[in-house]
Amino acid sequence: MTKRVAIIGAGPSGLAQLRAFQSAAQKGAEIPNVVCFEKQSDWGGLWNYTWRTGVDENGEPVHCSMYRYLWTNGPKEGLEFADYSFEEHFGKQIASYPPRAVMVDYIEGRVKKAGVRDWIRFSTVIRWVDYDEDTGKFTITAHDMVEDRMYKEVFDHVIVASGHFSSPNVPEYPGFETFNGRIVHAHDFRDAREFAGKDVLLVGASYSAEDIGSQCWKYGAKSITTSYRSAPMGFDWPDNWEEKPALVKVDGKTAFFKDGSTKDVDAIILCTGYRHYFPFLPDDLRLKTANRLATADLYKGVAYVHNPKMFYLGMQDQWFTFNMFDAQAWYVRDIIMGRIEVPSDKEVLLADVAERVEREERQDDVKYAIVYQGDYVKELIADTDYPSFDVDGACEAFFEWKHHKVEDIMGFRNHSYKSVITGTMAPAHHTPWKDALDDSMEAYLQN
Ligand code: FAD
Ligand code: NA0
Repeated sequence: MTKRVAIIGAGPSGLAQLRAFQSAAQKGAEIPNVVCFEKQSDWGGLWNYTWRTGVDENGEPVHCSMYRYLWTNGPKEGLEFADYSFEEHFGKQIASYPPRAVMVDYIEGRVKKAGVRDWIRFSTVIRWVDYDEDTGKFTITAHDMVEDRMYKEVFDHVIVASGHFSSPNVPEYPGFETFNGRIVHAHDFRDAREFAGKDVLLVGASYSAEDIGSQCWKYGAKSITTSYRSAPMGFDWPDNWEEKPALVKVDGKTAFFKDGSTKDVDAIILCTGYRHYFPFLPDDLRLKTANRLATADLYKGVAYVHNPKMFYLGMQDQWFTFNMFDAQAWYVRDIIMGRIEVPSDKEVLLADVAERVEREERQDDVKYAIVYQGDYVKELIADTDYPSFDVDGACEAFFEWKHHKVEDIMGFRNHSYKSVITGTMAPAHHTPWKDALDDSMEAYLQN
C-alpha cells in the first residue's frame, strides 16, 4: 500500500519537502501520498506578511514575525536554491539583499513551477498528533478553519516543518506594569514608522535587536538604545544609537541598566528571541531543544531519535536557510522512500547527536559556526540527488557579509556577492539601503 506522509507547515521548509517529493516523481519514482497542512491561508511561512498581531482571522496565534520594510539580513547568495536560481526566476541577476516581497516571489516561483499547491490543505491547523505503537502509525487531528470541521487521518510518517521563530520568548522586568509607553515583542513589531520621533529601547543583542533598531533608525526614531544581557553587538553605530548593559527595571518612562545608568524611553521592544513550541505534540513526540546548530534528539539533524518515523525540518539556528532546508528535505524524502537507511540501534542515533553537540561546542567562533553548518549541508546533499553546489563559496559570502557589517552596519546591504549557483556577480543596488524607503518588488528590480 502507498505510504502516507503528513507535512505540518508550508513555509520554506515544508515547501522544500514538497519540491523534494515532486522532483523524485518527475524523475519517474513512485512517491508516497503527501499531504501538507498549513494553518495560514497562503504559503511562505514567516515570509507571508500580515498586518495582524495577536490572533489571526480564525482566532489562532498569528504566525508571522516579519515586518514592513524587511530586507534579508544575509546575502541571498547564501540561501539560493540549487535547483532554481534567482536568475532563472527573475530572468536576470538581482542585487544581494532583497526585501521580503522579492523573496516571497522567489520562494513561490519554484513551487508554482513544481505544481504542488494542491498538495496543501490551507487554513488547516494541526491540533494533535498521536503515535500508535501497535499499528506503527500516526493519527493527526486537523481543524479545517473554513468549514470549521475537525477530523482525523492516519499517516506512516509525520514531518514537522512548523518553524521556530514564531512563539516569542517574553521576559518581564520590574516596572513593566506601570511603564508609560508601548511594550511589544519583536514578533508583534510591524511598522517602524510608528516609532518615528521616539526614544526606543530594544532589549536583546541579536538579529532582531540589530535589524528592528536599524529599521527604527532608518524611519526616523529620535534615539535607539539596545540593552545586552551577555555581550554587546559592538558595531560602529550611528550617533543616536547607544548600547547599554542589561536592563534592570523601569520606573515611569525611565529605564535603569546594570551599570547604574538610565535612559528615558517612549517604547520598549523585546528582541528576546523565540521558543521551539509545538502545542500539537505529546511528550513522546515533542522536540525539546535550544536554538542551536546541533539540536537535541535529531539524528542527522532531522530524524527524531525517540521515534525515527517522525522528522523535523529547519529546527536548527540558522546561518544557512533555504538550501539547508532543501538538503534536509531531500534527505528525509530518501529515508521515507527507502533509499537511505536510519540505523535501528537507538544508541547509534544518540551517538550521532552527541557527536554533533560536541563538535559544535569545540569552538565559540562565528566563522567556525558558519563552516560547521556548511559542512552539515554538504554531508546531507552528498547522499541525495539534490544538485551539489559550492557550499564553501556560500560560506565565503557569509564571511564577507560579516566583514561588511563590521565596516558599516548601516551600509552592509549595499554590497554584492557572486552566485554559487550561476557564477554571476550580483549588481549593486540602485539606492543605498538607508535611503531606500520603498521596499516593493517593483522598486527593487529597477536595476
Ligand atoms: P516558517 O517560515 O516559520 O513556516 C512554518 C509554517 O508552519 C508556517 O506557515 C505556519 O503557519 C505553519 N504552522 C505552524 N504551526 C502549524 C500548525 N499547528 N498547523 C498547520 N500549520 C502550522 N532567513 C533568511 O534566510 N533570511 C532572512 O533574511 C531571514 N529573515 C528573518 C526575519 C525574521 C524576523 C525571522 C523571525 C526569521 C527570518 N529568517 C530569515 C529565518 C526564517 O526562519 C527562515 O527564512 C524560514 O522562514 C524558516 O522556514 P520554516 O518553513 O522552517 O518555518
Ligand atoms: P532573534 O534576534 O529574534 O533572531 C531570531 C536575544 O535575546 C539574545 O541577544 C539573548 O541574549 C536575548 N535574550 C533572551 N532572553 C533574554 C532575557 N530574558 N533578557 C534579556 N535578553 C534576553 O533571536 P536570537 O535567539 O538570535 O537572540 C535572542 C531569528 O530571526 C534569527 O535567525 C535571525 O536571523 C532572524 N531575523 C532576521 C531578520 C532579518 O532578516 C531580522 C530579525 C530576525 P543572550 O544573553 O542569550 O545572548 C532582517
